[in-house]
Amino acid sequence: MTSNKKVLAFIEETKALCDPKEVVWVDGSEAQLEAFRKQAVEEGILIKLNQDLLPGCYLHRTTQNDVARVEGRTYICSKNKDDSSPINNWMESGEAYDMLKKLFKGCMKGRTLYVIPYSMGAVGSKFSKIGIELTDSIYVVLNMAILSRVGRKVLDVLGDGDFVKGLHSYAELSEEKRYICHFPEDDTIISINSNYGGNVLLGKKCFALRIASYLGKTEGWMAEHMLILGVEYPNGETKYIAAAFPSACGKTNLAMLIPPEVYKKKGYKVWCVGDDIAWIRVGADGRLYAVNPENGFFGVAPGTNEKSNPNALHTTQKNTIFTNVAYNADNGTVWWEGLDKNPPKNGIDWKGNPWNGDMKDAEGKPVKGAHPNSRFTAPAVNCPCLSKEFENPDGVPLSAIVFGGRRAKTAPLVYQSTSWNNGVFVGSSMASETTAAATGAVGVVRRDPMAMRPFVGYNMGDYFAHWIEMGKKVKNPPKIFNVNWFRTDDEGHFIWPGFGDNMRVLEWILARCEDKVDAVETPIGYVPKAEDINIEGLDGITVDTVKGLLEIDKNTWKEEADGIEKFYGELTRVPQELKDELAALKKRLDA
Ligand code: GTP
Ligand code: SPV
Ligand code: MN
Repeated sequence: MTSNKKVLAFIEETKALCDPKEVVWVDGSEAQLEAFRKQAVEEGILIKLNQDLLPGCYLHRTTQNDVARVEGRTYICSKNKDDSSPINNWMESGEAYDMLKKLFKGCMKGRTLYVIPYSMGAVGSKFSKIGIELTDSIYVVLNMAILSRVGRKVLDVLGDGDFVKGLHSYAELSEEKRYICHFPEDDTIISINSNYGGNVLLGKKCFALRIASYLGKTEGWMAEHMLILGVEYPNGETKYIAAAFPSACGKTNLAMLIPPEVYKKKGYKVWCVGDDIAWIRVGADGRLYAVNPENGFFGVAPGTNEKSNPNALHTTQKNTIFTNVAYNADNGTVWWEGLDKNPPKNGIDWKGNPWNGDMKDAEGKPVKGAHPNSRFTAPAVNCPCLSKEFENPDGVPLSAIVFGGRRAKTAPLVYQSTSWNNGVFVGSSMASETTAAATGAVGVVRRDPMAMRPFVGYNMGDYFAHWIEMGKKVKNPPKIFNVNWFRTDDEGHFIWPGFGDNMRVLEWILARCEDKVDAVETPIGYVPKAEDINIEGLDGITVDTVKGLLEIDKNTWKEEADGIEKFYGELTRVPQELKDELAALKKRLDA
């Protein structure tokens, strides 16, 4: 399908190393993809769901030790250690290649090697980037075909050009020998012994964030873990916002939000451009423009329902692959916790065991039907609120950048930074409670700068410096905000209703961008006047509730500032501008 010598050499090398029985090129045609699906069903990799109720939909179950990104086994490999981050795993490139070569030796014996040419971004657009993923996993092929643009058309555009090399084998699915390695200096990704999501769909986190963040640093653009949405006003004007929240902290939900009734009646609409990744460049007019390099959504299933996120739910009703959700054997559909109150009576849980909603484990806790990090892989075109700018290769102009995380206390519902550099400081010092999207403890507060802690492909201090540099390049930078939908009361319940009602906060954010609303100055930035958050039509939320949500406790924030200082101390190359911001924050808190 190509005469690109570098592609052919990459395949030859891989054949010699991994010893597959055959090589199959993914051409991107529906006929070939359908044949792959059929084969995957025959091999027991996919379960075909009820085609009347869920046309084109399938279920996949992973092995039980392979259910999330493995940050502990994810590496940035470079010549010098300080070109990665002290808070990420590093391996010297040469050592990593040697180690991986041993693991890949003969690992595809008797298997097919699939060649996936894929484009991140619209095929042929000047901002898009091409990758070639070689994999022995048909599950990877079928997911990549939803999440990115794949096939012959990509090779046509590639011509003799360069591409990001990705090599993946699920090998033995061994946890001890699982490695996700990135070589930003060589445009290379190598992943072995997993077959799950971000570990193996190499176009997504590995390329579009880790490798791309490095490319962005060298080429003067940004790759960020951000959703992109457009708010359409009753007058037809649309303003765009990009928002970075850590994994499983609400990006997909915010990206697809349906405004509350009071907003809908006035004519407000929200459009989804992207739900996970944004590539951001400086436009000719001196503003920042964002594109979503993906072509589909790899979204968290649990909690998705007709009320919380109807757009996501509708997006998954056709041509979708579900991973690790529960199966309803009575009607051939799927179920997950938080879908509805009717779990299957005759179900099979994500582990493949008979299951119904009433089962309890030895400790008396309910047995979950779906894994907390179970996911849907769904085409973007299915999304009822997909923006008409989705394919626009120039992207959409950003009015605001929003950071946010899960904080039971500390962070208010929303605040605005006082300048670009102060906004970079806010992003750099973000913290959030960990979630099931990565293996390890859940609910532990950790620093997750710009929601990129697991995804920066180079030194974190240099990454902060790049943000500061980008601010100098834009005449008209977006305003930077921080939000927290997750403050809890004394019983641990979320106070803010969240989901569609987050529109009320977006309205304030955009009003601030246009100088249409006042704010209160606090030591951490500008906070809304409680009465400026529209609570019309909200049950049980009063102006006093909002006041509480916006409260900033000086003592808690002094501790927070100490935490930030400690975190900066763990990093190298933190820019002086950010240290100055921290010092200024401390001074304001002491005043
Ligand atoms: P990744 O795909 O891992 O990057 O996650 P994400 O950031 O897209 O998170 P997602 O929107 O899938 O939400 C993750 C979880 O947070 C789900 O269980 C949601 O129900 C929950 N969630 C999302 N938005 C809100 C909100 O506004 N309030 C509350 N309380 N929960 C929310
Ligand atoms: C995330 O963890 O941020 C995800 C899922 O979006 S994964 O693709 O597995 O990284
Ligand atoms: Mn994500």
